[in-house]
Amino acid sequence: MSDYVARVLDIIKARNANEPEFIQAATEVLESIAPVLDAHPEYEAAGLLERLVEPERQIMFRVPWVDDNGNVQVNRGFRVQFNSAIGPYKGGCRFHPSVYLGIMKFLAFEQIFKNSLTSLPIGGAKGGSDFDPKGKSDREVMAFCQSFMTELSRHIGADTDVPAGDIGVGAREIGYLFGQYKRLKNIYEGVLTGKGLSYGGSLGRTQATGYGLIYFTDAMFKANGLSLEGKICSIHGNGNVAYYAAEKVMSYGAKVVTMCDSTGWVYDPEGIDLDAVYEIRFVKRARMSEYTNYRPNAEYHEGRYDWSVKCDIALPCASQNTLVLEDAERLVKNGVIAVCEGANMPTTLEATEYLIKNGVLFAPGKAANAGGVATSALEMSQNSQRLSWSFEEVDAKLKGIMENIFEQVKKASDEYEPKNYVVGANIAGFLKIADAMMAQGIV
Ligand code: NDP
Ligand code: 2IT
Repeated sequence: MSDYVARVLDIIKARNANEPEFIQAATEVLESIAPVLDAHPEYEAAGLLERLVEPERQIMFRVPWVDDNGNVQVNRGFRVQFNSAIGPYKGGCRFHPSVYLGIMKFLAFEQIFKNSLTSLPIGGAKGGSDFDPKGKSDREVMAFCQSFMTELSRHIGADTDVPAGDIGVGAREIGYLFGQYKRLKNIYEGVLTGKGLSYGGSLGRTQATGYGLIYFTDAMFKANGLSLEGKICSIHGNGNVAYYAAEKVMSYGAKVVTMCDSTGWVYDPEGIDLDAVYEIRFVKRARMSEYTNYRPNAEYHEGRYDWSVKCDIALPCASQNTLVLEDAERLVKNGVIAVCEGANMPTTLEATEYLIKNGVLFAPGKAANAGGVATSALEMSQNSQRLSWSFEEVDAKLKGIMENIFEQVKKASDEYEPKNYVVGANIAGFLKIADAMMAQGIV
């Protein structure tokens, strides 16, 4: 590791001591890009890393709302506008009780490099709240979203910062957020992505992260002389990313045998029934424990999925740090070929290292799950043009973008040591940011 990287990592650890997820994300990126920094002493002279790891702006605010019992509730809202070197801030909003500043910062930091890899003009940001939509009525969710947007609207705009969905923020939430923004600002603009099709959304955005993950995985398999056909997949999660990854990988002739939510997991040796998952997750907003009502021969297990079912491809599509070293050991023991991250940072640093050391093809989230934000950028383009493109057009662009991301990642991984796709993604994403930051002076 270069002295410069070590020094900046020390600063990060001292300044953000209570934010382990941010330290984890920053450590992975900084260690990967060390060879580039050694080759470019001008970056150190310009304080590039010190600036890169400090958000341009972080906003924290009170979100008061009234629940169905007439009680006042207060949540905390966030928007971290991390880096605008290559475009307006762009990144999702997460509503989950675990949200705090450290999670927002790790996600916004990852987003900088992911957005750079898409080759589209979007900076890095993330937002959200510790609000838990689970078990809330539609009216409560609307009241929360309206209050959240009342403050957030001061800080965003179609050319400033364009939020979208993430965990706990889907079509319903985006609709309420958009309605309140329009009401407050009296502007009909593409200030959010993931919108409904009747009010400026893009065809293909709902499917994009999951589909993109499989386009990336397919490109990686082909480059390694492999095919998705007939492979067995384990998917962690059953939400937006997990569901559409399952649908797409099945269309390539693979079989998905496990899916889960945060309370339990199902093993369906005959292949997961996606209609059942759709109804449980998106229609009833119920738990995966109901799956056996649809498929009596499947197994339901309460608790955390421990990656114990034998599979060729593991797709962690739920949340951060859900694939730890012991899970990686189980996967390797069972002969896993590839781990492709649909979620952001689902694999711990130790587990990632173990998988790569054991020859597993490892597709890092900031490259493999970039299809969602890339299609969000396509939604922004359509909104600016006041046009909407067909599903086929958007999907073809998404596929092209994912293949291009794989090519960039592969090229950088061939060029730099150690040769793996984590290093490739971090370096390829970093180079464009570094170039733009250098050109724009000390800002
Ligand atoms: P959803 O809210 O649609 O689904 C989240 C899924 O993850 C649910 O199955 C949820 O279960 C599960 N989950 C959440 N936390 C945990 C946990 N700690 N342990 C186990 N399961 C958990 O979110 P998305 O599908 O949109 O997002 C999933 C991941 O993909 C996140 O990491 C997100 O940052 C990332 N991502 C999302 C993109 C998008 O376009 N939506 C784009 C790129 C990345 P439960 O309902 O029980 O909580
Ligand atoms: O993590 C992510 O890339 C997202 N949640 C999607 C962001 C976006 O702006 O579509």
